[in-house]
Amino acid sequence: MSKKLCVIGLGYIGLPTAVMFASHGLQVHGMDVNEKAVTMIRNKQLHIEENGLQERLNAVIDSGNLTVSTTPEEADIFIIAVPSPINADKTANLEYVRTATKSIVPYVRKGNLVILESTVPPRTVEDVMMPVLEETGLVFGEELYISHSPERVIPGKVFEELVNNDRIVGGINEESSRLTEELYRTFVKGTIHITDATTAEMVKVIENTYRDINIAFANELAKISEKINVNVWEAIKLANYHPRVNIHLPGPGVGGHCIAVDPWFLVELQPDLAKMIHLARSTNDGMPEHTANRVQELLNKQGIQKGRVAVLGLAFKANIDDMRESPSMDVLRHLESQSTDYTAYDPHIKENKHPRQTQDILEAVDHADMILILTDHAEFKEMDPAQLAGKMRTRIVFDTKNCLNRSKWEAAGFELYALGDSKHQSGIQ
Ligand code: SAJ
Repeated sequence: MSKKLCVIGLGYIGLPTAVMFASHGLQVHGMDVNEKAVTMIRNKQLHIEENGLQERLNAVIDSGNLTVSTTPEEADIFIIAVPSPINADKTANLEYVRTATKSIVPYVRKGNLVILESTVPPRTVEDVMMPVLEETGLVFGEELYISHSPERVIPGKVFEELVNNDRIVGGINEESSRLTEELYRTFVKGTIHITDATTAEMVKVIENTYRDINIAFANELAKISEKINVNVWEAIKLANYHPRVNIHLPGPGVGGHCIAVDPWFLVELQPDLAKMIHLARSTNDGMPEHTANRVQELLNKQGIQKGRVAVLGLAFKANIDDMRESPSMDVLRHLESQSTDYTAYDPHIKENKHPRQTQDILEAVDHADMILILTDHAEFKEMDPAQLAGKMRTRIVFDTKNCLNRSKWEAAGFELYALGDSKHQSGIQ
């Protein structure tokens, strides 16, 4: 395909997508309002962490297939991949989508295709984007094609999932869908499913809502298990051997810019109907406080009143550098309000983003009474407890991700507790 592409938004989704098309021979122009990010990308530096991105970026900048700047350029196809966060009151913030759409209006020509990849509340293409695109004066579906094709890739595995996942394409008419399908066929090996724009919006939002509700169920089971001498991790694992059961895993909360956000879109649209969705959100949002309370309980059990905790893991999930909506931040806030002293450490967050963060794990555990695991980074699973033990004042470890090897840590003299586990001896009885 020899079409020119303009990608608006060079973040976690837009940059890998722009790079992917460019490495398949398309001429791609990427634009972002963040000047610093644009300069970095132009110099082949990454402002985000993603497996395989660096090599691919080097190649497409060198080949000239990817250019970047802070303004859009004329193109055949525009892809919008900007954030769609929620406001403090949990309503959708569609300002970035609106502004990005406005920014391309002067560049859009007859015959162009505009694709929205950002996750949005159902009806956004019709009610928010189309009124803005009316300013082009082009006839929708005949002179200007529009569709929604939500990104559905998981951070850390973006390049693998861009290629292999099925893709949803929802055009405002058949021709919009056909042109969009043709574009993504450039690299998508999964099936491309065609629907309308509003259904495509709904599909994306309900995928993440399904996960949120499932995780809330797991978190509720964890809290129940803490009272009845059950290890929830074992119980869920055994239940999942059933061919029709797929229970997710508990944890210190749900983070990221997707699962903790998208369900609110449905709550906002239909507050009286979205009851279970709302309750699941509240359950998951309550987990950081539950975690901090457990920390207190465990310290008090040892007679420690003003404990010092080494908090390991600030990213919202394993092996990434993304701290957006990370439940760890909430856990820290609750520890602070309980006057618990702590130092935080995360091998993936290379600049200190929190005043009590350190880049040195030995400093984090120095004179600590507890190691609190909030993210299951590979580095944490491989830690040598014997090396850390010598630095600590009290050898307690509280694992909210069930990622540590119990016998290894107990052999080094630690009392190991896990979220949702009151079965093991050192668990709460
Ligand atoms: N989590 C749990 N228990 C689990 C699974 C996850 O507590 O069993 C927590 C994680 O620790 C993390 C949060 O949930 O804090 C979200 O992590 P995630 O890996 O489930 O999801 P995201 O937000 O990184 O990516 C999701 C994906 N959606 C689905 O799997 C349905 C991804 O495919 C989407 O592209 C992305 O949202 C998005 O952009 O919407």
